[in-house]
Amino acid sequence: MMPDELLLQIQTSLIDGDPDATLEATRKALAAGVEPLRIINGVLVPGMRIVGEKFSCGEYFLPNLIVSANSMKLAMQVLEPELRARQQAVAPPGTVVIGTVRGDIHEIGKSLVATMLSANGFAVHDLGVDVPVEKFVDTVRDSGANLVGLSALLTTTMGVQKLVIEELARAGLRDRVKVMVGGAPVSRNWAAAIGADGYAEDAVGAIDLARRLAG
Ligand code: B1M
Repeated sequence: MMPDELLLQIQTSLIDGDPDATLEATRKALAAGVEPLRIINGVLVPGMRIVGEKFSCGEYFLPNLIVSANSMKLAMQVLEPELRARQQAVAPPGTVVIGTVRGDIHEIGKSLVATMLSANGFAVHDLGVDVPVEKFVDTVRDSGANLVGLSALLTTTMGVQKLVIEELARAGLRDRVKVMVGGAPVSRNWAAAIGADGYAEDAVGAIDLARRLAG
């Protein structure tokens, strides 16, 4: 198969949600001499954008998003070593520390946002769920991240998002990071009230927001 056909196959399988086919076509494209950066910037990233648009307009649903994100992740697993070997590391658009806040063990939405951020090139430190306030602060300090993502699914844990922002300020780190918040009970008004830099309703919105905040 010709390289252009393989690239088309990579993008089609990513959009259609067939991770094994994406992986196979990516391997074949590399073997055929296609540059890893061409695969990432030429078909994978635009493919994820198309998936996001299909989700936004109601043509795709959550499972589609998850499977396509998995396709991208699988492809990246074989592309990243090749990039490193060619010293063509892609400068990430930003470094994000993300987690579900203390007292809250809902992980699906947070992980989806983390996966999508990673699939869109961000360096991601996923701290998991029930993350102590200090853990966010320490990881921001140690990683030099420029973005923090705080997920909360319970009305009782939304307040912890505010605590993290206050503790970041107390630690002298608030000017260094943009804070984005999300989760089912969270709203734009809440984000503004607690001094967050942005709110996203879903994973696709979170990518747009992160890109904006990372400048
Ligand atoms: Co829980 N739960 N739950 N639960 N649970 C909700 C959230 C609830 C709305 C259900 C209900 O009553 N209708 C309710 C909260 C009510 C409230 O406070 N407003 C609730 C409750 C009450 C509880 C318990 C207290 C129940 C109990 O024990 N009595 C308990 C709390 C445990 C705890 O956290 N301490 C509890 C437990 C659980 C399970 C463990 C059983 C399970 C979680 C399993 C897991 O994650 N591994 C669970 C589940 C599955 C749900 C529902 C049904 C589904 C959540 C989910 O995964 N949605 C949920 C009902 C609902 O939300 N309709 C519910 C799919 C996911 C993709 O969406 O997480 O919203 P979501 O994420 C979205 C956006 O919100 C956004 O993007 C994501 C992708 O589009 N987003 C961000 C999320 N984080 C973001 C961060 C961003 C940006 C966007 O930037 C950083």
